[in-house]
Amino acid sequence: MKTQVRQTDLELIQGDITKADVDAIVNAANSQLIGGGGVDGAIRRAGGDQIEQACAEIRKREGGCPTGKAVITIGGNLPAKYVIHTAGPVWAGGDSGESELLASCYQSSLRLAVENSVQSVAFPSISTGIYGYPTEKAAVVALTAIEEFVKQDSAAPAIIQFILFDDATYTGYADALSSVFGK
Ligand code: AR6
Repeated sequence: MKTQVRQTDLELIQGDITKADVDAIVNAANSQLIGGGGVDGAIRRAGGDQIEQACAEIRKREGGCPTGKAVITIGGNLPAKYVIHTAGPVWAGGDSGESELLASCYQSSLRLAVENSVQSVAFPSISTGIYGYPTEKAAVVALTAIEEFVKQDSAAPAIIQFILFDDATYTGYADALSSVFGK
């Protein structure tokens, strides 16, 4: 499923983000930048030690990555040249700034992508696994944040993908794409 926002193709794909043939993939990391499970574990396993070494340097230099912000490393053994690590919010019922923090994850990641001349970027569904953010709510926040970014930044990547692992997540994003873009 796909749509176009200005000059950017926005695509929903079901699959494994570690295999994505794009300039950068985004990792649903944690604010300590310490390897975890879920998509973070899969990206670190596929990318190899170079990713952990790069995260260790950022931990030493900056202490980690605050929730809603993003940092960039090399992609190691991945097809993607870069990994953009962003720390999503933990769902706590929706009244603790979760939607603003989640929107900020997408916008901070896209800003880093632009700063590094990334033309194609793939996102997983940030915060909707271990961090418990309800998928349909997260999908609306994610797609709206991306739409706003692309409308404001003429250097936005030409291709933005969501690579969604399971059926339920794919369906949640497909429904959100219809409601946000009216298609
Ligand atoms: N490709 C694409 N999506 C995937 C893949 C994959 N290979 N593997 C899992 N997903 P989660 P979070 C989906 O839990 O909720 C880690 O421990 C998964 O099905 O990975 O942001 C970090 O270190 C779900 O739809 O991320 C943090 O501590 C989505 O990715 C914490 O988990 C996100 O699920 C972050 O939790």
